[in-house]
Amino acid sequence: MANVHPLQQGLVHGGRIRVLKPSSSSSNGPVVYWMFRDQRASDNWALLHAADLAARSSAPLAVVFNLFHRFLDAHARQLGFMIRGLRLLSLRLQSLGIPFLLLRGDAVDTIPDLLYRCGASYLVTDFSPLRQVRAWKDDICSRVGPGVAVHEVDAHNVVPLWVASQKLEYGARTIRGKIHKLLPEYLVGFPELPVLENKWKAWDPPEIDWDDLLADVLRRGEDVPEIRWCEPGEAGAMEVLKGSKGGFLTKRLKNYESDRNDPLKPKGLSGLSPYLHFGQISAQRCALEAQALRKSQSKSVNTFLEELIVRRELADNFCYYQPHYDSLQGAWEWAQKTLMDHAGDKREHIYTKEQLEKAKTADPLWNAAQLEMVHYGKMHGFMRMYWAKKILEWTTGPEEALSVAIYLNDKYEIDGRDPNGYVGCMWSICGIHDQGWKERPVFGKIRYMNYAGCKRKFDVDGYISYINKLVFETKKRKSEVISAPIANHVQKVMKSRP
Ligand code: FAD
Ligand code: FO1
Repeated sequence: MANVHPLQQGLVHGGRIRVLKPSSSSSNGPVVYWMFRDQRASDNWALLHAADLAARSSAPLAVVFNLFHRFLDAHARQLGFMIRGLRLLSLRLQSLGIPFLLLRGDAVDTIPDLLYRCGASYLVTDFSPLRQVRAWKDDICSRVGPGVAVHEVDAHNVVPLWVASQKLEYGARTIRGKIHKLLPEYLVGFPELPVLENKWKAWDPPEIDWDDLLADVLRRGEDVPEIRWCEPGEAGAMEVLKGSKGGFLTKRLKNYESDRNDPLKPKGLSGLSPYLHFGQISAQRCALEAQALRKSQSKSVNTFLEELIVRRELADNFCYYQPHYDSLQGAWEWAQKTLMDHAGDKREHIYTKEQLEKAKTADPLWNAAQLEMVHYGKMHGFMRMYWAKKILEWTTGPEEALSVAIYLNDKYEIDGRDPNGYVGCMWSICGIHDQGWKERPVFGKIRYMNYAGCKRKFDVDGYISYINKLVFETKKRKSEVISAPIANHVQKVMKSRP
């Protein structure tokens, strides 16, 4: 494991920073922040650390984002949301005097090349537990010159992943105490960004043609179109968190405890997952703002913080310490055994990936959940569990179930391709972070969910007709132009079609 940064007296807690590669010399070449998972200017520990390094060595600072060619097979839905957010971010950074550079291609080539060209002294990057990202960082460290130090900052978790735990945790009950003990040290307010005297002079940051970029990614990923109910960017995220019109903490928190498991009340949930996934809001900011309401709404606040901090950070723990985080091999031995013992059990229905994708099953509740994801882009949290468990029941075995669930989740969910998604599928299908239950066909000892259980919990028919209406409305609106920027890019997309 890389060293934890010893600099306790900096702007950012030393425990948040790891030195992935030290430098062999000291210079005041530019500090480059390779922004990845934490795509925001506010409340961003990685940006704060990069700015702190720059301020202390009187060096310039630049933020760089590398746009991969369809990262993990992302579609227009996810790429459009991300790029619209980045466009707003670039303006915010500009107003702070920090250039924003957009690179396209393979980060293992583009990032070392940029560092070389500008004579950088530091590369600062944020943290993701996903294997591809980690492999890229290893590669980049071996390619950059000896004079460049590489620092990684956990700007996503409230308690830095490597501080919370140094091993694969068994479940929420084993990590909760560790996280809670560290919250007084890490759940603290954010400092101001330091003012930088030395501006970036290496070259003029090239203009980014955002409309062109959008048109390009939207065309290439068009089979999963963008959603329109979720305003991308930091301001949009803060509005959802605590805006005056229907903000979660301002208007909806009081019902979180009672409504969050009712799929007919999607507003019962915070709606923050798209912003958290793309790092357009900091979980720490959400936690600080929620904590301030603890006196008046303690139950809802505690439940929200359990999801936002403990469950979310447990998901990062799993993906970081379990190399097989998205395959049956990543399940505990008891779960692998019970699933394999029952892999050959007779299933009432077997559906192909295509039938599932098109919501062509005999279960109208499952079909509704699938359609909610395909058309709305965010399936209700409660339905996600039922949805994934039914895939286990209806495919030829647990490996296929897992791969179909992850494929669909990542293709359609606006918050897909996230540790929470891999862990959600692994929880539902492979019992990770759960216990063994009474043995039954197909599921073995994996927790079971069925239609009758859902009927007891919420108005199943009401949910199905609510989704039918939602799908109808979404299809109807598909061709409507609802805002000027969207009008522009739709026109561009149309023009560029053969
Ligand atoms: P809220 O209840 O308001 O939660 C606030 C935040 O807490 C969420 O945004 C999320 O960051 C965190 N959180 C909530 N529930 C969980 C959980 N069970 N595990 C970890 N963190 C949690 N979440 C994703 O972000 N991306 C996914 O792709 C994803 N796929 C899932 C697939 C399956 C099969 C399952 C069972 C769960 C999945 N989840 C996923 C977890 C959870 O369902 C969503 O985070 C939640 O529904 C998002 O809506 P919200 O932000 O309005 O939720
Ligand atoms: N991050 C990037 O640095 N470059 C990308 O091109 C990129 C695309 C992308 C597409 C969909 C998506 O869900 C996330 C995407 N991210 C991208 C963000 C980030 O890499 C991920 O959120 C983390 O890897 C999750 O840990």
